[in-house]
Amino acid sequence: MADASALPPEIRHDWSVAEVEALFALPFNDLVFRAQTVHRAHFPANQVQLSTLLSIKTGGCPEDCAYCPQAARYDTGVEAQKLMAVQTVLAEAKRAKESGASRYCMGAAWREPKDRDLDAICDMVQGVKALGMETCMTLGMLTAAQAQRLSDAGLDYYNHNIDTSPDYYTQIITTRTLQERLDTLEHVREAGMKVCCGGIVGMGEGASDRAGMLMTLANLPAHPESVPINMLVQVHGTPLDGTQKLDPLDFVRTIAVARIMMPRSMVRLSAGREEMSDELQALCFLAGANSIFAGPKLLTTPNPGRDHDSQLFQRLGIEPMPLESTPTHAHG
Ligand code: SAM
Ligand code: DTB
Ligand code: SF4
Repeated sequence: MADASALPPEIRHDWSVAEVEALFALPFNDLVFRAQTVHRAHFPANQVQLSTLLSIKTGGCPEDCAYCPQAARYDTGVEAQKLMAVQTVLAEAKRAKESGASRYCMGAAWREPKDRDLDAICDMVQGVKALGMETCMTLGMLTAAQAQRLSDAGLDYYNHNIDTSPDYYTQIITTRTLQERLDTLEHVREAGMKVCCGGIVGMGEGASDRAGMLMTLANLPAHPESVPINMLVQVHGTPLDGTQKLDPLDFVRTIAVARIMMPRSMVRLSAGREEMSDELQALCFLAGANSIFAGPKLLTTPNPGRDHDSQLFQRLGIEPMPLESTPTHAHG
């Protein structure tokens, strides 16, 4: 990482809990104004980047993440499938490109990839890149050698979320530790890939957990280039189904604090948009969110259709961010 003294003062990795909680406690208008000011200093004010998601290996996952419809141990109605064929993935990616996506994100319901799966995975990366899109994969934990193989194949981003605060973590996942996740993130960085790392809110956590999650992300040795903030999608059969819903304004606050703490990162208004009003999404963009998943499906759950999103963009005067203006160095 670069010498800290050479970084602009707002790129910080030394946030304290008290400072982050103070941001959350600001009057709403002050918080959103500050976040929008930071946003404008680093990004075009009216551009939002579009990513498209594809589940390349669905369901049957051995982990116990309490929010997840793909965990084999919960009866959610998601049918387990094998890894998709490379040609099928590339045909889907071509369609996404034609609909304006600049990044293609492929997700697998694995604890970790097996080495024998990596040949097909690398072919997918190379094929999607050849279509002219950025590539992102989320495959679970990686060893250093696996991260290097993916990087050598040309993978641009690796998504691996911390999901929640260190304090709340064991309420949500017991089959892998937060430290194991941090180790994977380190392998991704060392292999030279960009990091996509965020979490989920609305899982019954407290305000201090939302602060703790963002503090963990911002105090990583380098800020993730991409920070997905997911609103829990409650899925029948998962332990978190029926959790008390988060006040939508607290969701906006989470986006705003993420924007202030990680000024050069893309903050993605990620899962949960299907249940959000257009007005709530507009507030999220005002608070500094500048990336979304586009297309009618996330991995297994619904997402707003492209027509709805393009109407919303039109009403807000927002343009899809062209590939060439997505940042290359968020972490400074
Ligand atoms: N299995 C891999 C892993 O866990 O790293 C990759 C796929 S996993 C589905 C990717 C992320 O999706 C999770 O870390 C979580 O943040 C998010 N996610 C999964 N189910 C969700 C839900 N019901 N609501 C919101 N976000 C969810
Ligand atoms: C992320 O943070 N959110 C995306 C992506 N990374 C892989 C996944 C959201 C999944 C929502 C539940 C589902 O559709 O299965
Ligand atoms: Fe498996 Fe990932 Fe779902 Fe956890 S979040 S159960 S690791 S697919």
